[in-house]
Amino acid sequence: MEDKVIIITGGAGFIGTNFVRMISKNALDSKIIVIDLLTYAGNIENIKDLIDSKKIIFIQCDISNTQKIFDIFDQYNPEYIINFAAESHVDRSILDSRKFIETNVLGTQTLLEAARRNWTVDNGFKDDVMYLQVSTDEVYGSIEKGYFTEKNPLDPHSPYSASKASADLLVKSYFDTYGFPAVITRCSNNYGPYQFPEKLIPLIINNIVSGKKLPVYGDGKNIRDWIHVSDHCNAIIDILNKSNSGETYNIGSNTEWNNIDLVRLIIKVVRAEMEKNDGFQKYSKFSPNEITENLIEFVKDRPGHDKRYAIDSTKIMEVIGWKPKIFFEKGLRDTVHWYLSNQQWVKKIVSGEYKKYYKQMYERREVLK
Ligand code: NAD
Ligand code: TDX
Repeated sequence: MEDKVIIITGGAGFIGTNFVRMISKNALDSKIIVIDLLTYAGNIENIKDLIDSKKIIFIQCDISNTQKIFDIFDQYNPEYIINFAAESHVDRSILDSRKFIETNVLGTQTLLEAARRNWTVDNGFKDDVMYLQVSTDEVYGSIEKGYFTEKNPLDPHSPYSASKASADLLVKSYFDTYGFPAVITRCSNNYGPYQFPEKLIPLIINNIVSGKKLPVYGDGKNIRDWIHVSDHCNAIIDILNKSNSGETYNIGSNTEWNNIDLVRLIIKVVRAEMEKNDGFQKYSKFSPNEITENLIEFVKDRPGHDKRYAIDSTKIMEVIGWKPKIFFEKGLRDTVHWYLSNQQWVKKIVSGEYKKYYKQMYERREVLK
């Protein structure tokens, strides 16, 4: 990653922020350009210190805006492109899928085309350039037993995962058709700092702090494999440094939790953090002894809710030499601590559009007996 011009899209969102913060420390000789539309999920405050200190260049732009994206590529001639930008929430894709197609599919096509145009030379493509598509394990669909490898066919079920699968196929088509230098990563559920509180872990933490019930979909037995965001970011850096073009890698940590057990664990961790730190209690509507499993409410299930995601990450471990480092219980404690220590960040985010979304998604949702 040394001495490169790197474009990172979606760098003001959850994983993008963690990635930008990580590489701006490590890739000191590189020029880092962040492109982000700043949708409801993008927060310029996350990376403002890096913009102000000129460690990164920030451009507010829609990745599906062909002219603007072509102009940015002409101006900066990037060598690496890492595409995090996406509409990323399954529940929102069920409410309205249009933006998911525009950003996740057309946006990817625009970036691929801009790179193809910029990287083409007489006998193919420039040397030492790479496009990395950040995808998800959800493209494989649900698996009751065993694990998906990179060879499994794609079988997405939500509009979100269908849009991500479409983007993956487009990236693959560019490699197959033009020999375009690209890799795809498919990671499991991320957790850690800066995650928007529409996603399960920060939603539960935030609901406890703000005195709300804790909505668990269906019977709470759906299973996800959780990975700390910094392990995901390290995997991407290792792939950029070591991978051949045309490869796809699963990135997971074999940390399976069903939702109800996970919510019970978060309750315990939040309560313990509050008991340890008087400072946190002033933000909370509940006193520590009120933070119990009685707050859990089973609510009407997500339509098409995938039962279990589980991937086999042998390939990245053997070929690239990456492995996850963060033990889940420790990572979760640090994440809870981060949210309780950054209540101003949370309060700002949940004050606007999120209120409307929460009302629409949860307030009239059937409570299951
Ligand atoms: P996020 O929703 O937190 O952030 C997405 C970012 O993209 C935001 O900053 C948003 O402003 C920006 N964006 C949205 N539409 C845009 C557009 N048209 N043009 C430019 N920028 C736009 O998402 P996240 O959780 O950080 O996920 C990042 C990527 O990782 C996504 O591609 C997602 O599919 C993938 N992924 C996420 C997870 C997870 O658990 N969160 C797991 C695997 C893969
Ligand atoms: O209020 C809730 N109650 C609940 O029971 C929410 C928000 C979620 N859930 C359940 C649904 C899932 O089984 O928790 C599980 C996790 O849900 P999300 O946080 O919405 O994540 P998921 O749908 O698994 O998708 C995530 O992982 C893969 C990311 O949002 C995607 O961007 C990523 O690709």
